Amino acid sequence: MMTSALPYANGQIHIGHVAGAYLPGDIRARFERMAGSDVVWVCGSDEHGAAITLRAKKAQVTPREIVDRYHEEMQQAFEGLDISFDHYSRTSSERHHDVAQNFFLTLLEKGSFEVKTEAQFYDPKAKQFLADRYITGTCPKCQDDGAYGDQCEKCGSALSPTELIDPKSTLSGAKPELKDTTLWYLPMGRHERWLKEYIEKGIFEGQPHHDASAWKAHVSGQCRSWIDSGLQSRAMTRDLDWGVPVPVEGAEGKVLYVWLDAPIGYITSTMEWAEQNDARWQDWWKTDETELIHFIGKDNIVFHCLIFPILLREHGGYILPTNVPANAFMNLEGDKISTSRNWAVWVNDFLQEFPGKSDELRYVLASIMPEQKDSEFTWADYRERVNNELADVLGNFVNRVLVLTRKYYDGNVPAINAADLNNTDHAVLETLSEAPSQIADLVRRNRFRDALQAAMGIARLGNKYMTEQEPWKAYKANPTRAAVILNTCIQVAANCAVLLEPFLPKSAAKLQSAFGIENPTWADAAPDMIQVGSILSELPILFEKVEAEVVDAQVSKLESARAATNVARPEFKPQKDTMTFEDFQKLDLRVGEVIACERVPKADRLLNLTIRSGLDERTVLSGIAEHFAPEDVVGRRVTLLANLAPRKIRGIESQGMILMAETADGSLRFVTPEEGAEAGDVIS
Ligand code: B3M
Ligand code: ZN
Repeated sequence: MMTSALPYANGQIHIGHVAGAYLPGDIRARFERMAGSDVVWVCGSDEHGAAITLRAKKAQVTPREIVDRYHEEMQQAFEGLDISFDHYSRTSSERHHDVAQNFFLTLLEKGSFEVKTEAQFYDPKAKQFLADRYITGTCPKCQDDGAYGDQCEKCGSALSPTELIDPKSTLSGAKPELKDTTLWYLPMGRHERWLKEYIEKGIFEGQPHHDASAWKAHVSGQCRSWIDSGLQSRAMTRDLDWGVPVPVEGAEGKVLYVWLDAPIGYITSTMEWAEQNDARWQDWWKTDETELIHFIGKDNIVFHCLIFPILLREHGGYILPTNVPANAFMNLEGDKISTSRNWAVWVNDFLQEFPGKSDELRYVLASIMPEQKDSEFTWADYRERVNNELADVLGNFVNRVLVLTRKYYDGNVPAINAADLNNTDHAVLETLSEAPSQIADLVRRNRFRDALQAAMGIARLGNKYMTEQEPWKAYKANPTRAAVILNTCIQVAANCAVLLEPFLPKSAAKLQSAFGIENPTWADAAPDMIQVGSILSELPILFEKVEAEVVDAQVSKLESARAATNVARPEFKPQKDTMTFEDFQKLDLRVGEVIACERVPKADRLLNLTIRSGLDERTVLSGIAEHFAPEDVVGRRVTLLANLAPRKIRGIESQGMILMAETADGSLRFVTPEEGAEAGDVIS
C-alpha cells in the first residue's frame, strides 16, 4: 500500500511538489507493477484547512469554488506528467466526511481524546476563532507594532496572544475577544513510549514491525527530537465553517483538524479504488502482511510518523506505516520555491510551454531529487541534463542501433554464434544480467537518483561499447564481428527500454514499440531479450536539444513573475539609531559551535541550543524552530552575542543570542563565520 501526500487544493502543482512526494511514488509504483508486486498507490486533493478558507476569503469566493478549481488543475498536472495513481480522490467528498466522522467517533468511544474548554481569541466580525498567527499587535518587549500572537519577529521574544498590546485580527482588523471553546485534544504524551520503540527499533506492540534502519536518518531524527522534547497534546478540532463537521451534539461550527481528516483520506481513497476494482480495501489497510509506505515532503513527517500512527493504533485494526521516505525540499534558481512570490515552475505551465517533454522534466527532477537534503533546480542544469545525458547518451545510442540495424540488416536482428563473442562482449552482457537486480534494490531502498543513474549507466555502456567496437568498420572487414557487435547493442538498447520505464514512461513506450517489446515485466530485462528474427522499426529522434535561449527566457520569466506579485521584496528595514564605537566595543561577539539542539516544549518556534563558546558550553534559545529542525542545526558554527544579559524564557535561562539574517520571504539564514574560524574566536 502506497500513498502520496494529498496536495492542498488551494494552488497549482509545482516542480517542488513533484520532486518531493509524487515522482518518487510514481517511480516506485511503476517499478513494483513491473516486478509483479501487489501494489495500490492512492492520493487525492486535501480540500480542508484554514489556508483554504483564508484563500477563499481573500479571493471573495467560497472554499468550494477554490477546491473545485484546483482539484481539476492538480489532476491535469499529474496526468500530464504521467503520475500514475491507482486512484485520486478528494476530501470534500461526502464519502470521506462519513469515513472521517466514523473514525473520529470510534476514537471518542475509546477515550482517545481529552476534551478541554479554554478561552481562545475570536474575531467577532469574521466570526472565526483565531490561531496565534492570525493575531497581530504591539510587542510588549520592544514596542514593534508587527508582532504576532506567538512571537515578535523584531526582537525574537516568544509571546502569547494575551501579551500583545492592542491586538487585532489579521482577518478583519477587529479586536479579538476571548471566548470559551471546547476542543478535543489528542494527548500525544501518552504514546511516547511505544512511539519511541516504533521509530527507533521498528517494533510495534512488542513485535518486529519494520526495519528501522531502512528509514531515512533525517526522518527518524526529526521524530526522535519531537519525542525527546516531549509530545504535547494537539487539538484535533478547529472552530471553522469549512471541513469535516465534528459529529458530536453541540459541536456546531467545529470541524476536524485537517491533519486528522487528511490522512484518513488515504483510507477513503482506497475504499473508492476497491469498489471500482472489485477488491477489499481491508486487504490494504487491515492485513498485517501489507507494507504501508507514505511518500511525503519533510514538513509532513510528524503527521505521518507520529500523529497518524497514534490515530491508527487508537482506532485499532489498522496497519501502521512501514516506511515514510520523506524527501527534503527543492529550491529554484538560488531561492526557495514560493507560491506567494510566484517563484515556481508550475507543472501545467511547463506542459503547455514544452508539450511532449514530460519525460525530460521527470528525468531532471529524478536526477536532482532531494532524497536526503534540499536540492536545487536551475534551467541551466535542466538544459545540461537533457542535452548531454538524455539526447547525447540515451537518444544517440538507441538511434544509432536502430539506424545501423536498418542499414545493414534491413531491421532484422542479425544471427550470431555464441562462440564468436569475445571478452568485451561477454562483459557487456554480464553487466546486463546484473543491472535489473541492482536497480531493483536501489528503488526498493527509495534511492531513485542512484537507481536512475544505474539505468542510464546501461545506455552509457552501450554508447561506449558501440563507439569502441565500430560496427560500421567491422561490417566490411568482418561481417561476423559486425553482427556480434550489433546484436549486443540491440540487447543493451532493449534493456534500456525496460529499465528506464519507471522513470521515463513515454520514452520507454516508444523504445519498446521499436524493439517489438510488449508490456515487459522487470524480469524480461535480460542479456538475450531480443531474439534473432525480430524486426526493429525506426524511431524519430527521442530527445530534442534545449537551446540556450530557453534557459534565458525561463529565468527572466521567473524574475518578472516574482516582480509582478504583490509580495515584492519588502523595503529593507530602516537603519537603526546611530551608536558610538564605545557602544560597539561593549558587544562580545564570538564564534560559537552548536553541539546539541532540541525543541522547547510548548513553544513551536523556539529551539534550545547548547553552544560551545570557547569560554564555556552554554544554553541559548533561538526562535528558529519553524525554519530549522534540530538535526539541521547541530554542528554548525554560528555568530554568538556572548555578553547579552541572560534571560529566562519558558523557564529556561538563555545566555546570549545567535545572529540570523532574514531573507525577503521571511526565511532565516545563519550568519556563519568563514571556514577556519573556531569556537571562541573573537569577532570584532
Ligand atoms: N495537504 C500537504 C502539505 O502539507 C498536506 C498533506 C496531507 S497528506 C495526508 O503541503
Ligand atoms: Zn519585540
